[in-house]
Amino acid sequence: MTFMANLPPTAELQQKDAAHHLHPFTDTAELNAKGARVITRADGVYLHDSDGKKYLDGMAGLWCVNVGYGRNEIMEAAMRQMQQLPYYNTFFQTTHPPVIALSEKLTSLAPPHINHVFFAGSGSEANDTVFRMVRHYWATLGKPEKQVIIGRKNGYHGSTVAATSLGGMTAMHKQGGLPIPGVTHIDQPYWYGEGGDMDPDEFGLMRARQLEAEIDRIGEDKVAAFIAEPIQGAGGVVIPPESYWPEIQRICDERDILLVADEVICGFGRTGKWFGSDTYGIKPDLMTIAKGLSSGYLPIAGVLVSDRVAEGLAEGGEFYHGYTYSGHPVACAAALTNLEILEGEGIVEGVHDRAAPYLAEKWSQLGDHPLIGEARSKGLVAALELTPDKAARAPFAAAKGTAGLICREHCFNSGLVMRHVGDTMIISPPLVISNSEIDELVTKAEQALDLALAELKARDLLK
Ligand code: PXG
Repeated sequence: MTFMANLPPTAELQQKDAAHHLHPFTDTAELNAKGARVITRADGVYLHDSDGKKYLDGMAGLWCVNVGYGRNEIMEAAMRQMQQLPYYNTFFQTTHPPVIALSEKLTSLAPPHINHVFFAGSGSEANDTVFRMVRHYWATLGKPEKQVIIGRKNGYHGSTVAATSLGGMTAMHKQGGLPIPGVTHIDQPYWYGEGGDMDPDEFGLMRARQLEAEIDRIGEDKVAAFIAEPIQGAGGVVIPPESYWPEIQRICDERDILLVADEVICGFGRTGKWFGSDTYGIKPDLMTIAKGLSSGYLPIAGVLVSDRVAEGLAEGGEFYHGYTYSGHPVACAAALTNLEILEGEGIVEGVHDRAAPYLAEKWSQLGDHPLIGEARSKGLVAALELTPDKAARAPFAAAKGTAGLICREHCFNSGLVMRHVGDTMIISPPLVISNSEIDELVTKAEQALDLALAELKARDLLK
């Protein structure tokens, strides 16, 4: 509280922020013209800004604060570790107790065929590790020509050069001449936006079979891996039709390529099981983890490695790869405590048995709103498709994202953090959200939809 009391006025903070801080994924000129929202503290599922306004955090920070804010156990574990050993590396044949304990815990939670983990500092870094690891794996097995990695259009795997390339965000590719060679992309299983008149399961099969066609086009002897998020997060909470993942798994089983599940968002309970791969019955060779691993309390990420890949790598001598902060002891201690909270309090089961069905029921009712073309959810991720014409699932005539931004602003004003991706509204709240907080979230979302509808009408944008 002392810290709070000493804060300068909001305008001064905004002015200094504008003068010196370059924000990620931000139009700097536009932001500086209005000033950034200054978040000063948080508790449970709520955020507070420098003007004392309270928000229900429908995004769990950036899809990561799974156990909610204000968990002193994590802070205390980090403090104890800082006192004992604030830093040591895991290079040069050394290790330390927190990284050992976290590795053991993580691999006990992962599917049975996964018993190893390689640590990184962020999801992007972890996907850079994936990139190099899959190529190194095949080279070790005497197949150095298996190099190509297939990703998906509109997939998101991070912001470094390799992660941006693996992702399928064209706007990102345009900045910096990406993707790098050896990466291709197939279409996403986005039925609402791209499925037309097809039955969703038929559409899911069709999109999955693009993987088979792409492997054939490139040549199986040249393809190293396929990477995908079980549910695409940043792409707009694209929940695949049920037919999709079994078909992808069949193709990967029949072909000699590795399956990489990017679990950065889906991991650690988001979909109602420990991993999205559990929810969809996938058996990946590698799993990228970050975000919910520490609930965002400290930066830590990694790649969960199957026995098959670990055994292959073991034949290859030294893998010239790693980060100063691979297995950072304080981050490991925080992550371990976070996993103990998730497990000890039955939070993952709580998502599956209580929160997800409750949200699904309330959320689906928003589908009746005149502005909504589809309301979908899985576990505790959900999306609303804004449309001027429900029956046709039509896009707006205005530039993509215009309606979404209007709706998002009404959400913020009414004290709800709900994001927009184009004209898709998305949420990913802390997994500890109670039923009454879900009621509040849905009520606030509905209010924002009403206000957005009125504004779109008034500005003649409802077309
Ligand atoms: N994979 C997935 C599936 C992600 O969602 C990353 C990798 C990269 O993680 P790091 O820790 O390097 O950011 C992510 C991150 C958004 C948004 O706008 C989403 C992410 C990051 C920033 C913004 O939804 N996801």
